[in-house]
Amino acid sequence: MALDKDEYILPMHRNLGVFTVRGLPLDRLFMQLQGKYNGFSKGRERSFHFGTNEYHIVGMISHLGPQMGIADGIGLASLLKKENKVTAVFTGDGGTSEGDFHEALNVAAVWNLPVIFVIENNAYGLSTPVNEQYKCEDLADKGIGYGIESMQIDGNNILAVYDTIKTYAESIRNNPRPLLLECKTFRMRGHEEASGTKYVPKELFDEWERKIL
Ligand SMILES: Cc1ncc(C[n+]2csc(CCOP(=O)(O)OP(=O)(O)O)c2C)c(N)n1
Repeated sequence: MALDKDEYILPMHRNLGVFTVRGLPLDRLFMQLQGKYNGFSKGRERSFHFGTNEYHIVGMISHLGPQMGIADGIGLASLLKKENKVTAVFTGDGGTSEGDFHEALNVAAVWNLPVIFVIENNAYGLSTPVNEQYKCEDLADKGIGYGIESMQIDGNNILAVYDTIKTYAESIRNNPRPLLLECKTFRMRGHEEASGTKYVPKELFDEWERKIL
């Protein structure tokens, strides 16, 4: 919502709201979800591995990580064409351990690419807790090593997320550079319905339940 509708966004498996916020017609979206020919990928895909150029959405790639390099490419094209546009790309905390994350952030830093890297840090990469995923205190700290601006915000505070993206997007359009934005959140369900949540201590659920209420 905080970006212009012709700015590219690269969502992941937890960001299906992007499709509705971008105004995709719901009948066509439902046809997509049901794998019908009149969806967006002519029945070849269903839920979130599809994109639509018309709505400036790049579909999720199953292998975690590569979407960040693609965001760099879109950012570079925008820079070369002097379009003054921002690209936003999502990754989960688990995806930050992929080599693609490091490569994409590094090249975005040295080429001043107008890309907002959003880390949706929901405390677990599938069943791997974040303390087994990275050694630094916060994922936002990684921005220091790449020499790019970074910050951590409350990902459950919709206004904080909106304001941060809106403010930075405006600034980046005029002064192209990347931003690493860590949004702290939690998932109250399993990675997917089948895997359950047995690996999550009950206290964590209690803690996050209190934050949500
Ligand atoms: C390169 C790669 N390795 C493993 C997987 C299998 N996989 C799919 S989602 C996922 C967990 C991702 O964790 P995170 O990005 O934190 O998102 P979460 O689903 O936990 O919210 C894994 C390991 C994959 N898709 N790609």
